[in-house]
Amino acid sequence: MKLYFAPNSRAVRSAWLLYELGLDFEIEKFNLGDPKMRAPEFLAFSPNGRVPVLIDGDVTLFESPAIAEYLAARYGEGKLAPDAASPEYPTFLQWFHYGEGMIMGPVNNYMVETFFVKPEHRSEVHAKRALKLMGRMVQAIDTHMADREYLAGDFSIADTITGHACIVSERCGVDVSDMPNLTAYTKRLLARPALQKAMAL
Ligand SMILES: N[C@@H](CCC(=O)N[C@@H](CS)C(=O)NCC(=O)O)C(=O)O
Repeated sequence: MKLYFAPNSRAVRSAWLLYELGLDFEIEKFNLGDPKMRAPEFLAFSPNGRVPVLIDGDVTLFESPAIAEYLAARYGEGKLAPDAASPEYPTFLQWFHYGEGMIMGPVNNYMVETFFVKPEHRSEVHAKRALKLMGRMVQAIDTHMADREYLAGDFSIADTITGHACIVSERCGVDVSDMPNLTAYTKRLLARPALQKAMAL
């Protein structure tokens, strides 16, 4: 298996999950903004030149949530994603999709305004607005996490996707001082050796 990876990107989610599953994989490492991510060889796997991309035999997959579902279904042996018949399943589905659907939009806008565009094209107003919206999105997680350790029952791919989006939001600088359940949750995730390994790549 091969993972196209960049530090401090959504590819951390895929490496984290691969380590949680104890799967062997090789890494092709980029840095965000690397022109090699626009080379035709890479665009053939990832039409927008984005990471992560997973190659598993003759399977090529981009989109970190799709990679997570694929790895859990093929290699999870019933762990890391509740069965459709389980009472946790609807909750799992909702929070699995929440990270990419609701949190990463404002994260993307914030990153564009503070990192991706040239300083002269950045807008402080848009950056602040994105940070405020990110704060609202993670507030819902703080409320949800009041009486639980993980997003849906046991640790699952909802945590590697949406939990990772929470960690990224905190790192962007969202004010989480009044979100004790969220901060306890991200601290719990950051204590997992598999995530520590993925973040050190
Ligand atoms: N929805 C996609 C988003 C992929 C994405 O935007 N990846 C970013 C890093 S987090 C990227 O590769 N950016 C490089 C670029 O835009 O050049 C996923 O979840 O995999």
